[in-house]
Formats: sequence, structure tokens, C-alpha cells
Amino acid sequence: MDSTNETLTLQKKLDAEIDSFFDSAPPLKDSANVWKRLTEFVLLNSSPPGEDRGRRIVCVTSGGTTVPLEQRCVRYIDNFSSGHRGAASTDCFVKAGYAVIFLYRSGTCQPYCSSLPDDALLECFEISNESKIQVSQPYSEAVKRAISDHQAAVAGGLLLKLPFTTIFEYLQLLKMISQSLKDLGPYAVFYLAAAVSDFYVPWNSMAVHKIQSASGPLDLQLNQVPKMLYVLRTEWAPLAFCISFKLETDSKILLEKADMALKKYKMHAVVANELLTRKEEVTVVMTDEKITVHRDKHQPGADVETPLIELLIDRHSAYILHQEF
Ligand code: PAZ
Repeated sequence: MDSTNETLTLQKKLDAEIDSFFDSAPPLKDSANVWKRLTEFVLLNSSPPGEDRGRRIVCVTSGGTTVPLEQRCVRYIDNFSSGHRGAASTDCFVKAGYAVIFLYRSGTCQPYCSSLPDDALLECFEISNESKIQVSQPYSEAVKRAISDHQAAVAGGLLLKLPFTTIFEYLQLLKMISQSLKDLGPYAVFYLAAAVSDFYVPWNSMAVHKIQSASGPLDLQLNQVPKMLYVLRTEWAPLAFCISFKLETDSKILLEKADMALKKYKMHAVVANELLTRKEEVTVVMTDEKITVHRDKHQPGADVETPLIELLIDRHSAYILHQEF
């Protein structure tokens, strides 16, 4: 078989796997309403008053997907992702004038909350002598800033938040988002920071009820999640600027794996990070260059997302120029 035929055969196999994934996935709840919110958001940002060009829109994915083991799910496979990267990156994109579709795992970090404690409701508020709820003094500025920045982003039509839990919901939503952004061409960005499951139990071969422990050891057969990055890049949103992430725990293979992902899925950039140092530094792997960015340790509260997003926006601008001429 020559290489063109081999590529076609692989493509057909991938298409069949993807069709089977979506055909057997449980239907997305409230999908008509999600589609309505998405199309309204895209329309709102398509040509803001006084501007002849629409705003750039980025889909930021954040947090980890779960893999249910039962249809009436009691148990599921999960991963470590806290959603910090996606939330902090959203703050930076909005600040830079992008509109953000924040596709996030329910219960993970939220935009504008990175300087608040995890249990913000209990830590940041207190009951006054007059039995009123008030912000406790040490958090007063941080809470004010978080609320006003968040309100400004939502009221300004710059932030749309869509939650997911399972791998099925995540991929159905991602597909829907890419369809809604299709007309933006190079002005759309996918920033895929979510930690997406590599394996799953197909819905139609999944136990319906809670798996019983009395039946002895559990034998699990997991299918591979089809490689949607390639399809996103080549079919769903062929003109969008696509950034994916590669996480490894072994620094020796990290850059090589990121490079492979760049080529295999035709990404414009792959952000390589290690589990333990992911909040300190990341390396952006692109076709002609690799650039490492660091958190500024001398600046209190500084994060690695600020220089990362600055760099990516710069490369996105160059990409738009290149597409237009
Ligand atoms: O969500 P978080 O801030 O705890 O971690 C971010 C991250 C490591 C999940 C992200 O930077 C990343 O690498 N996502 C892709 C993971 C993967 O290779 O599937």
C-alpha cells in the first residue's frame, strides 16, 4: 500500500471511530440552549459597535474529563487537573481583548478567583455585629477585584462559561463550539488546556447499574478515545489557531512528545509542561522554535500564564497576518 492509500485508510478508520464515539454517546443535556447561547455569544462578538472587524474569540478548555464506569454513575475514572491553568489563562485573554468561551470541568477553578482561597465563601466572609454578611478585611480588595472583573467580563459579553463533567459531554461541547466558530476563520483560537481522558468505556457496553463487588475482581476493558485533535484541526475548525498541551512526568520525553503532537495533529503550538513544575515554567513548541517562559519569582502573585498568553497572542497575530496576505 502506498503512503497516500495508507493515510486514506487511517483517516477512514479514525472517522469510523469518531462516528461510533458520538453515535453511542448519551445525548448532551440542554443542547438546544447551549447552541443558542453559543451562537448569541459569537454574534455579539462578531462586530462590536465602532469596529469593522469582529473580536478574536478563544475557546479555553479547563480541568479534567471523567470516564463513567456505570450509566447511572456511582464510580468514574478521573485525573488530577485543578483547572488553574485554564482559569488564569482566561483572565489574561479577556484582559488582552479576546472573548472567551470557557469550557470547564464543573467544580474546578474559576476565572478571577486565583487570588482567593479554595473555600472562599467560608474564608472571605463573616457575620457582622448587626448579623449582616460582610467581607473579612484581609480579603476585601481581592474579593472586590474578583467580583468587579468577573461582572465586567460577563456584562461586556466577553465571557461565556460552559461546564462539563464526562468525556462524552466535553467532546460533544467542543464539537459544537468549533461549529459555532467556523465563520471566524483565523480569528478563532482553541487553547486546549483540559486534561482529556485517553481511554473510555463506550456507553453501550457500560453497566447500567452500580457494579457489584460481590461478583469478584473487576475486569475493565477501556477503548481508546479517538484522536479528536486531528479532526478539530483538519475538519471542525481548519482555519482556527490551535494550541494543545502536553503533560508528562518524565522530563526526558516531554519535548519529544510535544514535538510529535505538533506534527501528528498539525497544531500551531504545543505547550509542554511537567506535572511538578507546571506552575513555574512551560515550553511552547512551534514548528520553527521552542520558547520557555517562566513565572516571575520576584513579583508576588505572578503566574506563568501571563508571559505564556502574551507569547501566544503574539504568534496568533502573526498567524492572522499570514492568512490574510
Ligand atoms: O489544571 P491544572 O492547572 O492543575 O493543570 C494544567 C494541565 C497540566 C492539566 C495543563 O497544563 C495540561 O498540560 N493539559 C493537558 C494534559 C494532557 O497532556 O492531557
